[in-house]
Amino acid sequence: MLTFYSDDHRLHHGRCELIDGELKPCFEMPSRADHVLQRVKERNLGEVRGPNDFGMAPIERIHGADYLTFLEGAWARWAAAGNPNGDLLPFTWPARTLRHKLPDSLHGQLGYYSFDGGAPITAGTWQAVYSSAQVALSAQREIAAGARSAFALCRPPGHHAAADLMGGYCYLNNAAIAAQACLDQGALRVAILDVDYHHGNGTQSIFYARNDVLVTSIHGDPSFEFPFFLGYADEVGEGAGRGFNLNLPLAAGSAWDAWGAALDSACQRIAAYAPDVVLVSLGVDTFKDDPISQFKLDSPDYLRMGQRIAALGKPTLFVMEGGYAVAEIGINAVNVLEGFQGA
Ligand code: SP5
Ligand code: ZN
Repeated sequence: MLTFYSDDHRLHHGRCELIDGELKPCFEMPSRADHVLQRVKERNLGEVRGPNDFGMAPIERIHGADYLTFLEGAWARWAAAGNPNGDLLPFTWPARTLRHKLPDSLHGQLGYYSFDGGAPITAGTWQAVYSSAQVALSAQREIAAGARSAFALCRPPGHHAAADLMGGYCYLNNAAIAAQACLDQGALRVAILDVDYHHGNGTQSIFYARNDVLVTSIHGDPSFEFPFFLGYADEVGEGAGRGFNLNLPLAAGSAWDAWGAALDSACQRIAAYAPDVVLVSLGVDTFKDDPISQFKLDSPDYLRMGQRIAALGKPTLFVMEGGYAVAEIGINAVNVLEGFQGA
């Protein structure tokens, strides 16, 4: 299986996030991608290639032009205002009782275009997220050209990013951009299987009213886990998309028995949909030692995960999402890919 990867991910390195009332170094850090890349090489998974540049057009198919302009230009505005020391972080949001009107100020716009304080903008964030999306698109092109599988080693991740919202370490929704590119190049149906520990609220919202992308997700029940405000089992899609969104929230402490059963349910729904392509939002923050998560998957379980996905028998695009047990993230992510290949 080919892996696509760009060193540009390193240009995004946020300083801190608010966890349990303390400012802690960002869990979403550059060494995450380094460990995955190292493991891909150690295991001889296949060739590693840099991305092609498909430009802004495929990104604009998913994200609003005003949001993209903001994201690309925010750091320069911050620097021009003479604030070079800190990362750009939002601190107020248009919640209930407040107006949803785009204000002029940089910090007002930062709140307008985000849903949490977990997505810092740094000097290199735009270049990093742009390249991350190109990595996803480059892997997608392999699938469109007939490959059975490809791995997009994306960083920053993407599944929390909505059409005009960043948050949860995500800015551009790499998986959604790649899914749309599949459709634009002739696929009729794409199934997304989101196995990240957190609900992919961005992906769900982007495709919620559509039936050309089936979104399935297995995640920590939002009644106790981030992102709290989306990801419940009663969210089944709307309009033409009704019946094309499947959420499988699980209890804290869930291990392979419960998780694997949920994967079976998701795979059965995907098989019934008969997609042309399966796109896996591959987060490995379901691992037992993940520092911010509460599932209990162990490293061999990721081999099983890959095997079950392979049994769908579809061209499969893996897009890297979360996973914060940095030392094990490579083993666990590549186990999914090896399980898939060996099946
Ligand atoms: C892509 C991805 O995995 N994003 C995850 C963003 C999660 N941000 C919220 C983290 C809240 C962590 N609370 C953990 C408490 C540990 N004591
Ligand atoms: Zn996650």
